[in-house]
Amino acid sequence: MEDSRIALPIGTTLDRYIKKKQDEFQFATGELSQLLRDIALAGKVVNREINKAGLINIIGAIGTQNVQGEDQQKLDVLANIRFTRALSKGGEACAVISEEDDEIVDLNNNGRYVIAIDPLDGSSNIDVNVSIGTIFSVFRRVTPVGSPIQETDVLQKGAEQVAAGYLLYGSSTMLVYTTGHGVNGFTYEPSLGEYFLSHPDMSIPEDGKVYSINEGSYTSFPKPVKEYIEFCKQNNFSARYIGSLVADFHRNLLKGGIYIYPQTAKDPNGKLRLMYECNALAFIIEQAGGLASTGRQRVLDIDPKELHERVPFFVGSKNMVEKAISLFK
Ligand code: AHM
Ligand code: MG
Repeated sequence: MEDSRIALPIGTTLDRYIKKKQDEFQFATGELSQLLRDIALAGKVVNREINKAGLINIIGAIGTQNVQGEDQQKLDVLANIRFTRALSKGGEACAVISEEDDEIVDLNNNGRYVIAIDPLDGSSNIDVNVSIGTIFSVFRRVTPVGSPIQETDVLQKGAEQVAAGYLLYGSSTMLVYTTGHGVNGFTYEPSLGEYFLSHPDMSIPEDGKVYSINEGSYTSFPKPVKEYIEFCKQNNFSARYIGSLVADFHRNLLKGGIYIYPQTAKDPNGKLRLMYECNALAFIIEQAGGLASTGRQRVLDIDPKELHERVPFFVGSKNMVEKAISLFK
């Protein structure tokens, strides 16, 4: 899947990797490369904050300010500030939409790119020391550079993404991303402050034996989803559900499996947000040889109507997602 022109060795630093890949494209301006570097850098800062999450309450208990004199913030709010600040300093992004902001955040009318981001996903796991993640999508704006940002710049189909990725803050921290030429994973080495290529040209097994779904909501699942779960049980598949989308997705990407967040009584369109949760992972999974669907439609083909739109989400190994889709017919 990876562009065959340059295969870089394991251990290549992220900076070097981005630079080499940029050199492959004759007319590349370097702006997308800089954007990826900005996101990677903000990821390091967020990683540092997350690693001392357990201490934040202790420090917070003796005062509402941290050592830098800033007010204590919840980690998801803090992550939003870190990423937005990094993108605004870089100047390549004209706007950001985020799970943490109701409206589009205008950054720089001269920027070419729109970013959709979930700065810290897996909110229920933040306070309990379980893996969480950041998810991002990058689009090229459609209106002329220099003009004010419009909703049409933001509400683009997932198929228009020029890059997408996630950071996983787990037993080690990883950045996994694609620019549409395969998927590559980089592991962060905190003592050196560098990301190194650890998972080149990632591909998901066509089949898997793991299904990830919150079965607590089983009674309100649509019939095809109940049937699919039955199918998994009949075949002795394993149930694995962390409740952090990035962590569940990452495990299934490496080992094979399917993640499902379907329609439920509580969330009639599913819980996950198209623009900054599903699109990015759909782009990555397709680049890795898997599939992403709502059960009835390819995720990357959905024409978004709202910034915070929700969709049912089936993502993972090709044969598993195809089987689930077949039950909707
Ligand atoms: P969040 O954006 O509020 O963190 O919600 C998204 C998360 C996903 O990471 C996870 O897969 C899912 O919600 C878990 O939801 P539930 O607790 O309903 O199973
Ligand atoms: Mg989220």
